[in-house]
Amino acid sequence: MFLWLSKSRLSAIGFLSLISILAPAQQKSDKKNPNIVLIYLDDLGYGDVSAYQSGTLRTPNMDVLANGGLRFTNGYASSATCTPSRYALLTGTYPWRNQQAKILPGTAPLIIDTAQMTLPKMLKAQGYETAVIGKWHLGLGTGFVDWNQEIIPNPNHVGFEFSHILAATQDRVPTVYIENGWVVNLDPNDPIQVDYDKNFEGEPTGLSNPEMLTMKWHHGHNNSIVNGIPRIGFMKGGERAKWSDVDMADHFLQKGKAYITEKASSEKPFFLFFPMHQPHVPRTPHPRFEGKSGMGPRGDTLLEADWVIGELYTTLEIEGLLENTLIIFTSDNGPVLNDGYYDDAVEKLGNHTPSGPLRGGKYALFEAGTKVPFVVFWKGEIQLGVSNALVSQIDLLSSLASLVGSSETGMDSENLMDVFMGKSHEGREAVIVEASTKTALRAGDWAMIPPYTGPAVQNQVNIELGNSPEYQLYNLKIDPGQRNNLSKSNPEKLEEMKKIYHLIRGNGSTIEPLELK
Ligand code: NG6
Ligand code: CA
Repeated sequence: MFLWLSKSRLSAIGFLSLISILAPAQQKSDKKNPNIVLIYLDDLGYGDVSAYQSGTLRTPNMDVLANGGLRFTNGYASSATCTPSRYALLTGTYPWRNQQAKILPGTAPLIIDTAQMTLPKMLKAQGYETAVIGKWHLGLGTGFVDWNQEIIPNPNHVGFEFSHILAATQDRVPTVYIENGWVVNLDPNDPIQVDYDKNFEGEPTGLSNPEMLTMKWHHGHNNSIVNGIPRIGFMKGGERAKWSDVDMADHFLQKGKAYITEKASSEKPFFLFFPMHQPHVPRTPHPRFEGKSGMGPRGDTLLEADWVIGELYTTLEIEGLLENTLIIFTSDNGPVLNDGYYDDAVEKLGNHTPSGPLRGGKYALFEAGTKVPFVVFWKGEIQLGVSNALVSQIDLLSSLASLVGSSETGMDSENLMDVFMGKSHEGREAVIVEASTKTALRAGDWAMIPPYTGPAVQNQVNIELGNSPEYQLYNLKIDPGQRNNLSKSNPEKLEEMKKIYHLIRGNGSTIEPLELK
């Protein structure tokens, strides 16, 4: 029962405090408030995890969590892209309620209101220590950021006591780490300037200096060059502070491990949000993972990510925290192969199926855009197995609140803690998913996509988006790949779905579904 007590903590406490720890009231609250580690991958597809039994890539460490925990087959990210999903995850609010919740440039202001309830704030109020280590992509500052000063507000102003992040994405400038609002390792004599509209005079770009590139751009990604990789956005200066892409996984892992080890001896439980950068572009596995998947850099970064997850798991185990730590493992949106660089993701894919049996991928209203691997692990506490219950990442705020004794709720967040623990299989009745401000409905076994203008396929990434002039209605139970549109043959169901859709979207959205017919 007290396995979670680290050796250092045991030795640090005296006999009297040991007695008080053993008192029933304390026992109860200790058990009720486990540490929480939220591992959030970037563009990991439903079929990318081998426990999901559809792709050919092997992910042994992700499988340890999936097979030793509860694996959801109907677990959704709120959006088919990064920023909106993260916004919903941390606030329990649908991203289509906030017009700013779209893919952000590295210079965007923080889109979470500092007065808003968030997952880390809620946990902090319940006595948790809180940290984010990894990819942020929710904006920083209030509009104009001076990267050479303290950047305010930052993640620490929305509930994280410690933050060590990359501002936006690995393919966007500034390519530096930021800790608690300060660029790490910045030389004051070499200040950083960032601009998303125009280049700084004399600075090379992917367009003007192709001879400097070690990775070639396919679409977009032809602005400033950092470590031979052309990025989105222009950056000047900050040479000493620039990250090493191939060392990024080790860098964040080392920070994550250090945090866990440090907090193992704290009396407070901790919440570690660990948003990883893999397998998002540019895919830059450490050389020790190069060529290991046979699928090119995308597969190699997935093996790297899998290894990182194993290392985190082992750290928790060594610290004696495994039995008192709830681990959630999921992805911000579905998979994409060519997302802007020539990196063999398409050419070397082989028989692997990142979307599994689902249609579409990142950016899509079809299932693969938002249905992602979703695993909850808590050794000795959780009901092991597979759950087909409908759950969304948006539900984590209310659910974890109920777990830790808080009455906070996110605007759209449902308390599904029993479902996340495997005690119940009654998930949500319905959820709205989003892709580039367009929305679709998932309810029961059914998916409904309203008519939208726009291309059926996003040609550059070669993904079917779900746009169609017709209503689309699919029975996912018999047609998970969304091939058979039943909107004409089952008008009653379509009407029922439309009603639910309008009921949820109602007037609460700041973005009118303008393209909706
Ligand atoms: C797109 C980028 C893509 C990726 C995405 C954000 C281009 C052409 N494409 O605009 O490469 O960075 O934004 O991905 O620039 S996400 O997972 O963070 O949402
Ligand atoms: Ca993403």
